Amino acid sequence: MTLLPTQMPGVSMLFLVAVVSIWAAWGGDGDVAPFGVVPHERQVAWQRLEYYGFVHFGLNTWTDREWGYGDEDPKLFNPSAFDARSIVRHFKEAGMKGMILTAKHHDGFCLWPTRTMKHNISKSPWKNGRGDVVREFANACRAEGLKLGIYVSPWDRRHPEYGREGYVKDFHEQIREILSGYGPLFEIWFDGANGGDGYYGGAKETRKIPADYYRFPEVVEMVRRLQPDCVVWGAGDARWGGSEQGHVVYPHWHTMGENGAGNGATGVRLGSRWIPAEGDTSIRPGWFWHEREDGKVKSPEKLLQVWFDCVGRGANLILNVPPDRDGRLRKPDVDSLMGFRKLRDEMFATNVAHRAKVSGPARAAGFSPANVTDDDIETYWAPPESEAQAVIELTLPGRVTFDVIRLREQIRLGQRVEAFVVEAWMDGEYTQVFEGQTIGHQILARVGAPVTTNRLRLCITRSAAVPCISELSLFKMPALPVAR
Ligand code: FUL
Ligand code: CA
Repeated sequence: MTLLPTQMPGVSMLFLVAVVSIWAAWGGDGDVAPFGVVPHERQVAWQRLEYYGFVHFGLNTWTDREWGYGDEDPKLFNPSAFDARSIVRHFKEAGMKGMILTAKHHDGFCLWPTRTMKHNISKSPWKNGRGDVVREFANACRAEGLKLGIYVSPWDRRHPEYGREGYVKDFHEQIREILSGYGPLFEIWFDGANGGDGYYGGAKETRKIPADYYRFPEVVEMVRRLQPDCVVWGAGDARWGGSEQGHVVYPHWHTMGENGAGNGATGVRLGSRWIPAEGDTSIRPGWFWHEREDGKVKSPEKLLQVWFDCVGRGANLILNVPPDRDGRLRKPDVDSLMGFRKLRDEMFATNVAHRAKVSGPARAAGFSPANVTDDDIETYWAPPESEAQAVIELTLPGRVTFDVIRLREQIRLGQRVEAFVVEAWMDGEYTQVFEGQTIGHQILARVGAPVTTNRLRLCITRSAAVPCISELSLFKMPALPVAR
């Protein structure tokens, strides 16, 4: 099937001429040249995790606060039935690939026996002062096959030297202890909050810090040296998705401007730095456990919506599920996690496009359109460089019904696609069922009313360079309870 350029939806001649000249300029006859900035291998591995847990646990769990002031008594920390293995098992059953622990929150209390300051777990009655929560989670994650990440708050409302050089030295040393003492970490999380006021060793005042106070370039250099596979969140390798509701904005770019400049919720179109987004949210209103929020746990349906708005737009989802004072996850949280897993399992169990016959132009044998239905994220379809008609047609195994389309680009070669259209063959003609913009690692597009068809067309209508599409899958939304 060949389409004339003018038959392609939304494509101007001017644009086609531009694309053809870019493609022609490359002139290779096989491999696709990378376009613009591309992800580092550690970012590719990170992107494919998609979903992991967040654990806010510490003195706030006992004081019933979200932000401790820094003068809390370490003796409060005494979880009677803490079992890292059981928490990690829940995360694993929920389908998460890892978890990140708040080893130090803004109150400065360290959940590991740091040598940098006394305000740590060794001053708590738990395990007679010989406990180490970071160690317990590291062991549990290793045993269950999940990845571990650590949150070390840069803002420290306890430290007397905060705002001066003495604190920066201790902060860097804390990071060194974390990076060198607990095995491989997949991510280290540097929160951006710097509220100003705090206890600061009894000074009880407001302290302001200059933008370069924490000397993050030195921190990143240390992370690279000690843990080359660890992604640095908040200082170079991955960014905040711009809301604490977990959602990011579409169209969505994995890239940002120079020095990470730009809006983290959308990213920067064809930006020069690869800094993909992570959407963070809590299963409850707060990050730490509060009894009064036991009845306010997000439902599986609400979490599924977050999934569409986050993972479905190409960001990773970090979902906070806080342990209570016993050191366990509460039943409503666990039930919701499992219900959410069930909805995703139901939706993704059957890809009705799997192994569908696909026809269209390919640049060479290895870049066949059939690569989009082989369930292999590495293989991709790429049209010839001289071919401006980036259109493929899927012949489905029979009449199938779907209402969710999943598309993926081969991000190792950069993010390229800027506009596309999906059309379904209905009543003797092709009808547009979805019009999208970016794709990137992944887009989950909901088409509204279920579509039943035996033929489908994907038209890439705008792409900064030859499109490299690794997957096109079709799913059906799970049956959701009627909203009350
Ligand atoms: C914010 C913090 O201030 C919150 O307490 C929480 O840790 C959240 C994940 O990040 O900036
Ligand atoms: Ca593929």
